[in-house]
Amino acid sequence: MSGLENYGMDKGSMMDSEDRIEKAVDIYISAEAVRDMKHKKNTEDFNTETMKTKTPQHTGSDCVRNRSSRAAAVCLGLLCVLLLTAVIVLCVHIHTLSTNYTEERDQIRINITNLKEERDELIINKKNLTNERDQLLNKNKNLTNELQFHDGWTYYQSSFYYLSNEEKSWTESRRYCTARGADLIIINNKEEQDFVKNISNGTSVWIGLTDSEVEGRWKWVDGSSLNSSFWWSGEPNGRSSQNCVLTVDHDRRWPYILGWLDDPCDRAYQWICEKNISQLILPYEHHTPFLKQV
Ligand SMILES: [Ca+2]
Ligand SMILES: [Ca+2]
Repeated sequence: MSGLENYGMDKGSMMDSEDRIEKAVDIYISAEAVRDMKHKKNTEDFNTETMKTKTPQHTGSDCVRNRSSRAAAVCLGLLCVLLLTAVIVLCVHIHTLSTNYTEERDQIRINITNLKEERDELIINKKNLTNERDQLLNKNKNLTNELQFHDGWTYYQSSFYYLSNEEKSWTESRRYCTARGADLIIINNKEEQDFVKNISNGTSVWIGLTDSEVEGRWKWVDGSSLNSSFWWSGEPNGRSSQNCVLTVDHDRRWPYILGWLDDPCDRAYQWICEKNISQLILPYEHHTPFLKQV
C-alpha cells in the first residue's frame, strides 16, 4: 500500500512536476513573447521616434532644394526671356540704324552728285566770267587808248560831249560828229538841257533835232520822237524854211533868247556832238575810232 501510495504519490507528484514544468515553460515562453513584443515595440517606438526626429529634417532640406531648383529655373527662364528680348530689340535697333544709314548714304550720294553738278556749272561760269573779264579788260584798254584823245570832250551822265569851236551848217556839223562815232546831241531832259547851257558858254549851237523829213514832225537824229522840249517863246515858227534846231543861251546876237529855235539848216553855227559810253563798249572793231581825229 505505501508503495502504491508512494507510487501513486510519486506518480501524482510527477504529474504535478510536469504540470509545473509545463506551466513554467509556458510562463517562460509567455515571458519571452512578452519580452519580444516589448522589445519589438520598443524598437518600433525607437524607429518611430527616429523617424519623427529624422523625417522633418530630411523633408525640409528637400523642400529647400526643390524651391531653390524652381527658383533657379524661373530665374534662368526669365534671363533667357530677357536675353531674347534684348537680342530682338538690338536687332530691330540695328535694322533701323542700318535703314537710316542707308537713306543718309543715298542722300549724301545725291548731294555729292548735285555738288559735282554745281561745281561743274561754277567752273563753266568761272570760265565764262574769265572770258568776259578778259574782253572787258581788252575793251577798257581800247577805251583808255581812245580817251587819250579826249581833249575837247566832256563826260557827263554816261555820255561824252564835244563843243565845236568852228561853225558849220547843221548837216556838216552832224557829219563831223558821225565821223567820230558820235552824233549831234540829243537832249532828253532838263538836266541835259542845263548841261548844254553850261558848256555852250553863251553861244548858239546845233542840236540833233529836225523836221526835214515831215514838216512839223520833229525827230531826233536817232529816229526817236520828241518828248521833252525847251522851245523859246513863239518857236518853232519857220515852217518848211526852218527845219533844224539850235539852242540859244544869251547869245550876244540874241541876248534875250533862252531856249530852242528852228532855223534854216544851211546856216553856220557851232554844234555839240554826243557819244554815249555804251557805244564805246561795243566791240572795238565794230565802231569808228573815237576822238582820234579831234
Ligand atoms: Ca520846219
Ligand atoms: Ca524859228
